[in-house]
Amino acid sequence: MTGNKKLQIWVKEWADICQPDSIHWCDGSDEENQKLLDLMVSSGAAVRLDEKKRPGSYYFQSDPSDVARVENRTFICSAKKSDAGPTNNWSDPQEMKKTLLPLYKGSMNGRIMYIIPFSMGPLGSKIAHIGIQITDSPYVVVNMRIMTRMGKAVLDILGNDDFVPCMHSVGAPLQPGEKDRKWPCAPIESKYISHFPETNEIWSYGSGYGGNALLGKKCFALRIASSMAHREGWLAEHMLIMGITNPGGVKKYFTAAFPSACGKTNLAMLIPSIPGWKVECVGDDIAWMKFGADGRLYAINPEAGFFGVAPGTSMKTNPNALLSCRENSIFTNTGLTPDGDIWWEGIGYDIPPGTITWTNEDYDPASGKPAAHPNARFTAPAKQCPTIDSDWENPAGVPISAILFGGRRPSTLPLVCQSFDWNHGVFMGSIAGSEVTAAAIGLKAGVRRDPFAMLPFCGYHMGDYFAHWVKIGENAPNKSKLPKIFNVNWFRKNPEGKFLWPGYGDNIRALKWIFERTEGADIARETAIGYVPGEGTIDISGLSEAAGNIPELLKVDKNEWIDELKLINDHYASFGDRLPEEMKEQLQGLTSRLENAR
Ligand code: TSX
Ligand code: MN
Repeated sequence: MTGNKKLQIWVKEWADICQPDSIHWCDGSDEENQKLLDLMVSSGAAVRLDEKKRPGSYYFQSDPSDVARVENRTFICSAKKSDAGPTNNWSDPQEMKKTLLPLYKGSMNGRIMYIIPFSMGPLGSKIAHIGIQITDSPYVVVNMRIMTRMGKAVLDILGNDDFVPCMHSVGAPLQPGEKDRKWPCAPIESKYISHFPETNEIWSYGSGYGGNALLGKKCFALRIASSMAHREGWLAEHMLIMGITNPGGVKKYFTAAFPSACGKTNLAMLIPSIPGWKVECVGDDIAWMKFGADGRLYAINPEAGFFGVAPGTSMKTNPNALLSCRENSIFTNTGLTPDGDIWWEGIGYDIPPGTITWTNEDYDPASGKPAAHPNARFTAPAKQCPTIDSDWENPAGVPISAILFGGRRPSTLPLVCQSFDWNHGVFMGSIAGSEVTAAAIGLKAGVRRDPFAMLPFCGYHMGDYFAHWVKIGENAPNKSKLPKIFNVNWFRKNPEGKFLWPGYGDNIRALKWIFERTEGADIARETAIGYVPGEGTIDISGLSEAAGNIPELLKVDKNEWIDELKLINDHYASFGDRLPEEMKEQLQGLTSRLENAR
């Protein structure tokens, strides 16, 4: 247990409300983990995968209503509505608690209340923070054990210090004698993913799924942490962290933010196509960054695992991800093969006959229904990644040389573009987004803005968030040591709709240009939107077809950008008077540079 008074009182309060049958303090041991997994196998909640094919791994099927994050049930509860901003659902904190307390009342009847002490970041790191999650889901416990540093060692480090209290219940109490469901959860209208950034609290109710229930990840490491970082002067970002080593052995670290479905995990685990270059992975989803004593910006990965989208992951698209989940992993909503392995669409080989779908039916190609849910996930320990960086658990973090933004843009944005300075880079982040199809946004196809890829994850007003980024640049201990900021676009198409860039391992060619720019190489051409690669400065050695596309990939089309200006203006209008002056100046600057361009 613990001598921490706040923790003791907090657990007692919630036990009195939720009325579990018993309380279990998680120690994080192998024995505890195995007991929970065995329990779930015998209850029918989990399937143990074949010990030869997938050692130490387990398979779960969720309730069909509980397959993804629920953004319309996600709330930022601040005293003032304006502090949540236009991109968040808001509720008054007291009102939200009044709504939720009756739901939590008796919600753990017939269940065990688990207490999970966890650290986001290496144990004892100055950049790390400790949270305690209460949950009634053993599935959550075994996932949190992979995704965070979890267990008794965390309580020892916590001592009497403060922690982020993370409250979770699946919201499915059991009557005496009632048989549990395979995946207990509450109906969609009573799911609540609530954040109280002013008191650093999380109250999650009704869902057992990933981002709704593994509270260390999106809820703590992004929404609550972004608001802590805003108050305290650091950065909590939706970014991968990668190490890049050139053939001369010089190593640099980059972070990168992309909206969903841009292949962030694939980039984090990239295998370069140019000989002599090496990419290593520090993290694939979240970066916490602070200035170090030397004035550089240092990043840690607060997580200890990958919670990755399975469909589309193959030995072709991302061998390192597949190798990461070769053992000791959890699979949720994939297909299940008759020989006790998993399968998903895009895994790179045909579906074995007799495979069961994520809805527990026999797979039938004629039905048109996939074997794996499109949001099916693997949970895998980061240390199992073949290219995990040797410094991925360095408590001091890794020094960042470049920050990348990007999205899926079939036109307008070049393959790579460097900002003129910090604030221009903040501007690039603030207008990031992906083109989506008509169906996804209701009206016509267009760009869905996802500033800094933080749209669903910023715990406060997005305008204030932009201002925070500006302030980080202003207050930097040494402005010359700030990371350089870039925009990348792997998804530009020709007029016939064909991708101009091969992507994947060939992205190293853009990363190499960025690497050289961070060393001040004179390889850039100045345009109205920033510095783009000068002629012949993208390494095309060994690149066949796409080499001829380079001019089109690097083109900055004045007319496309004049159309883009209108879209940026509309986007910016949504932030009202909280849009920082510096960003208005950036937009004005871009407008006049385009007017003056030929
Ligand atoms: O992850 C991707 N990356 C980053 C890789 C490090 N994807 C997949 C996106 C969905 C998750 C990409 N898709 C990338 C990319 O760079 N590029 C593309 C588009 C693309 C797809 C196929 C081909 C070329 C480009 N070519 C052939 O299929 C032959
Ligand atoms: Mn993410």
